[in-house]
Amino acid sequence: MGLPLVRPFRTSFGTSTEKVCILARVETDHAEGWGECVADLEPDFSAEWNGSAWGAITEFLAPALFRAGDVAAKDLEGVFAFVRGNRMAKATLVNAVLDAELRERGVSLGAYLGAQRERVACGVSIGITDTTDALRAQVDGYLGEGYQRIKLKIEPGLDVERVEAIRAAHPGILLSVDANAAYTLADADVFRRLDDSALLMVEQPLHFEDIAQHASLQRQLRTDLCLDESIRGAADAAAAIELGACRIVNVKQGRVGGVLEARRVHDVCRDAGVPVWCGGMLETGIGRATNLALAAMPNFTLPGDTSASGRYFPEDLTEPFVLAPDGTIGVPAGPGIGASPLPDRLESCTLRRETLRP
Ligand code: SMG
Ligand code: MG
Repeated sequence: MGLPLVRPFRTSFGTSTEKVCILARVETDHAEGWGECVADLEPDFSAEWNGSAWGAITEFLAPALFRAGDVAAKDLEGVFAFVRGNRMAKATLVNAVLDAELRERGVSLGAYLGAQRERVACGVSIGITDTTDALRAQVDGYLGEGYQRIKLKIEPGLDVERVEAIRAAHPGILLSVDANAAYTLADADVFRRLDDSALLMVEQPLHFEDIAQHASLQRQLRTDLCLDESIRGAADAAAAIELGACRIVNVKQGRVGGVLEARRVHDVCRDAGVPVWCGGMLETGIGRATNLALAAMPNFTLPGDTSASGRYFPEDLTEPFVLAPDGTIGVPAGPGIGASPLPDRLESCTLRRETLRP
């Protein structure tokens, strides 16, 4: 068993009850660095999953890294270019190598990325519940803790009425929905009805690889669409914006190949006047620390899915990240990502370990 979740997290594609992920620890002559892979137990959110990422890292990416010799994180895109896709696997090593570099230099990831704030505004993503009452109770609880934006997972049949119930209970909150690609253009009417709930955005309503049909849907709606799964990097973001497929972008560094490509997504969106926010993949404290640094960049103007450790795990792998009553979490200030696994904690939940050497 990996890290148990505080409660099951149900989306339109399945239910998670535990977190099992790959952590890379790279060792250089002067420092160590950590990278967390955002793949999960099954290839459901994306084509990548823990097994494919483990294989990509151990069979192709790590050997290429060793062959390349003395490389910096910024060179890894080229070193890894012979492997197509597998962005979550690549992100694991890019982030770990960058973390080691920054720890050696004594620079925080936030400072390296040009972070402009010491604390970031946090939202929370709420899974699909059995009943509307249960959903209302969770929303009330998270708002009470201070979360600045509520995102509801939706799926066909559990959408408009649920959203209307939450909107009626909380007329003024920042409220959004995430469909995780569960709908088709034939469902456009669902989204036209949601237009009356003053949502901050509708995230990834259509197919996980689509851009063109999202553009068609966006033309039919007042509410802003946000793309998540469809954005694999800066080129996709540029195409989606150009085609009018979304007006907001969810940046997940793990999905796009690491924090360096995530910064390029940020920059493309900033230049086009499109706000971004930091997505989440139920990360442990390692990925969370990485996300918090990213979320402190200037064009991250909307609260992200960077919730507190306690929203996910009874016990995190690192010192826990805590939400302040104003709905913010501090950006780690230490060198690199500014967080490390607690050794005993890591040991007690490690399922598999492999040491790779040049
Ligand atoms: O880390 O708080 C989190 C999860 C946020 O909803 C969330 N993530 O599509 O944005 C998304 C989902 C993907 C993960 S589902 C296991
Ligand atoms: Mg999403």
